[in-house]
Amino acid sequence: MKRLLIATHNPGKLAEFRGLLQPLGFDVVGAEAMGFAEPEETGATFAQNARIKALAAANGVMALADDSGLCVAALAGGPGVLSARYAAGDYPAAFSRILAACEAAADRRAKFVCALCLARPDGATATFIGQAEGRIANAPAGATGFGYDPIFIPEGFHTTYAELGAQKSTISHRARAVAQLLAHLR
Ligand code: ITT
Repeated sequence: MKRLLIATHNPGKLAEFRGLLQPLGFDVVGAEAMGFAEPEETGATFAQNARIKALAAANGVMALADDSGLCVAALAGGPGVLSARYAAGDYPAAFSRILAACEAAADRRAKFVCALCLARPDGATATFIGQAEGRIANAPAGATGFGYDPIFIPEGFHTTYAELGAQKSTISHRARAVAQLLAHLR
């Protein structure tokens, strides 16, 4: 088994990485289990923040970091890299603000972006970006997943990420970035 340290403190992301990578023979270990501190995310882009997190964790091991977020057209692409900070732990309140902005703008377009950065023990990095276009639901729905899943409907679907369960990982922004990572590793 190839051991891969995932430099995330987000249990929802870690669960998705396990689902995506363990069947392919990776022993997926979370940053929390390894006792890593969370670096400050000072980058202006998903790719920059993913690189900061990956390099902070790759001390003599190979580490994979994920920086991701929801970009809403009615919020001029926000909250984007600030997605975790925009919710500040209160997702229902963040959903209300996003729904109100979409209604005011009569524009429900949104996309999820995931930047993955693989850092090798020598500090070499490779970055992969996956995106999923979609729209903001009229109201939150569904109970699976994490974060903004209850308000995002991916293109081609009528249900939110949070209603898709395991199917999310067949089409998600994260799954698309992981597909590129796997092609790189092969
Ligand atoms: P780490 O930095 O430790 O990985 P984090 O949650 O702080 O954890 P980010 O800085 O990348 O990670 O913030 C991403 C936020 O975007 C995350 O907290 C969610 O609010 C949201 N997000 C990202 N991917 C998501 C997904 O698949 N479903 C729902 N929300 C997601």
